[in-house]
Amino acid sequence: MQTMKKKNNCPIEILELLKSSNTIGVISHKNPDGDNIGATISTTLAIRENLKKKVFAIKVDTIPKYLNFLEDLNIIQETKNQDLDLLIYVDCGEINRPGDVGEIFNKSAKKILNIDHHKTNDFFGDYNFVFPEKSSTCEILYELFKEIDFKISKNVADALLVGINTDTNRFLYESSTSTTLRIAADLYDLGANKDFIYKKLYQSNDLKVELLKNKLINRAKFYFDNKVAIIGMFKSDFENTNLSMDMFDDLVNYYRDIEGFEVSIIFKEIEENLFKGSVRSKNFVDCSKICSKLNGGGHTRASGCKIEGNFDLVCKKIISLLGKEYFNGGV
Ligand SMILES: [Mn+2]
Repeated sequence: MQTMKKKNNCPIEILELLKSSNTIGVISHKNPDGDNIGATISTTLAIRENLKKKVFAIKVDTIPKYLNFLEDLNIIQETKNQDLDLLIYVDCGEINRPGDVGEIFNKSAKKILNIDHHKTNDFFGDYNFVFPEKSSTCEILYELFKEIDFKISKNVADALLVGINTDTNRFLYESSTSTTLRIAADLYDLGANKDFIYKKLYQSNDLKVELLKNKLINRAKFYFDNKVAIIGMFKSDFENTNLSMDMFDDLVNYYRDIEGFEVSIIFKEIEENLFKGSVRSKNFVDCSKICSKLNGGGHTRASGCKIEGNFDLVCKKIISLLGKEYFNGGV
């Protein structure tokens, strides 16, 4: 077995790497969220603004509608295969997270820099800057930019704040520390437009989405004496609507936030007999441990997985794992 060197590079080494690279790509995972989009935008802008380099933000997937308000979103573009000196992965626990597009670029890039906070990260870069205890990749980026004396513009501050705020669920998760809050305070001082951002993220809900959410919530299945809830989302729920499944990502928190529940899960039907799961926990279940056994991974309190089979079988698979690991085998 190949032994991985789980060692981070220091900020100065990363600065030297950036300086010695002329063409740079920034890439992140599919199924984008606030943190990876914030990280992609802030990394791209910060390097452009501070080092005047050619930097491409590489689009690998459709960006969810709730992030459309970000004024720098259009810098993330479908990019033709470039001869990159450096490819920077942000917010990717594994090298394959950007999918096919990522594969094209990482084959041709001369070097890879891996900046991330996933527990499952295996230090796949030639250079690594990985801190699993950090709330978000955007928090790590803020500290990196500070260390290497990058100026943080208002636009970079906006993107970083979106990432930190969404990945901590508004500073609620255990991963949100006093440092996280100090960084958010610095971002406010740097001009981040917090009121605009928070209204766009949390007070711009779509009525049609909310009504369908209610239907899905009512359909949930419960296990282990109402400690675990599973919601299924099927292609048929979206027929004749202009809604998409990514508009329902926060629904996974619903049952976790109810007294007595430890785990809540959403399974999205991506194709026949293939479901993508989001798993959340509150106190003691390590979601990344469960999901790493189901073609996925992530964080202690929030992870993702992919399971084959019909909905009943998919539920059975995860419930039997949860039962074995945490709920004394019973259902
Ligand atoms: Mn993240």
